[in-house]
Amino acid sequence: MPENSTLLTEYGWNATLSETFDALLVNSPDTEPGRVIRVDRGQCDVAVATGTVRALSGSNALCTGDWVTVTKVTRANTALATTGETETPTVTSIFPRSSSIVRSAASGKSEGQILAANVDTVVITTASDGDVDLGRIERLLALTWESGATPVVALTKSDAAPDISAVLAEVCTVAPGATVLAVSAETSEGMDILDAVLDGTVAILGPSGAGKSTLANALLGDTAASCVLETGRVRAGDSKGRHTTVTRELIPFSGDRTLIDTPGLRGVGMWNAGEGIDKTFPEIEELISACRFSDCAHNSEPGCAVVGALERGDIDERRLRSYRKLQRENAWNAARSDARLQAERTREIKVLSRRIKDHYRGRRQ
Ligand SMILES: Nc1nc2c(ncn2[C@@H]2O[C@H](COP(=O)(O)OP(=O)(O)O)[C@@H](O)[C@H]2O)c(=O)[nH]1
Ligand SMILES: [Mg+2]
Ligand SMILES: [Zn+2]
Repeated sequence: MPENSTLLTEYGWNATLSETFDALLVNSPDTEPGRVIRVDRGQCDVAVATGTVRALSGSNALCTGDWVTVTKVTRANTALATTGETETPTVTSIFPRSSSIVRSAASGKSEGQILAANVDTVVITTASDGDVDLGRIERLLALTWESGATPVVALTKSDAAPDISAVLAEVCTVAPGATVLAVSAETSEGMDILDAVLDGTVAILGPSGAGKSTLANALLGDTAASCVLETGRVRAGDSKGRHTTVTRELIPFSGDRTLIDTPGLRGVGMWNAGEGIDKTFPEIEELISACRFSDCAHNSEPGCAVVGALERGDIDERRLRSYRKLQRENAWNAARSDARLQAERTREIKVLSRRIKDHYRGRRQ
């Protein structure tokens, strides 16, 4: 454990992480642990024991929330006329992630996109003053359960909801096992309860305009300079108009916790989220295990517990549709990635065999 670890403790440094660092057997005084606060192209801000450093990401695919080692790498200084060397902080390794929030990459890559790492609690936000999209809540629940973090569903702007108890009741039916709360950053309703259930590293997810940044600012309270995060509030006479969050940044707040506000997520595709989907729809999962055939497709097979329950009205048809949709998407993305990986491999083999052929041809000449 580094001597001056106060700052790192604010970012969540603990005995377990200290052991991980020791296990890495870093024998260099120039290497220290830190936590990634934000990531830009090829560079990142890392909190270390003595402050924040700007570091090169090295060859690592980093994301906000990662615990890493940073080493000062000496480079020849070619940019300046004077000869010399500069020491550039560089990320040299990533600690194993305790959780990672992954969605399917928007552009056709054969990998999922990691939104944040080492997250303990995910706040799934939905504005309660308009139409509530239950399918999107289920989608974010699946993503969160799969990540290993604990979901909390926050129905924001409760002060502006026409009938908040109806919204609460409806959302509770789609979030079994998760805490569902009505909150208002405006009147502070429910904010103390939300604050009490948040643990460790907290990520706030939800669509643009859900009130994520406003909620984050309310949670950060006095611990940060007033209004660290830009919100969408349109101030009178403010010609700049609306502000929207564009980066994911880790900010410490009371109780050695950290908070990640996120830009509104447009699409959240399922990525390797089979278990997360099962956990989101436990009532359907339970029925499936009772079907007569283990490969039951739940269409018209005899002894299908799902169809039976649907006919009796024991399960909600919308829930079943939503479950099927996420399952299909998850399977489709898995197949797509398999095909893509296969294509990447075939391409590599072709390049290699051409090189071998050229090599032999060269020898014959
Ligand atoms: N009435 C009300 N409006 C809110 C509340 N929280 C946020 N808003 C408004 O909702 C809009 C979007 O807020 P913002 O935090 O930027 O949403 P984000 O895009 O999810 O980060 C802004 O106009 C906020 O002023 C709330 O608790 N009550
Ligand atoms: Mg925002
Ligand atoms: Zn069945």
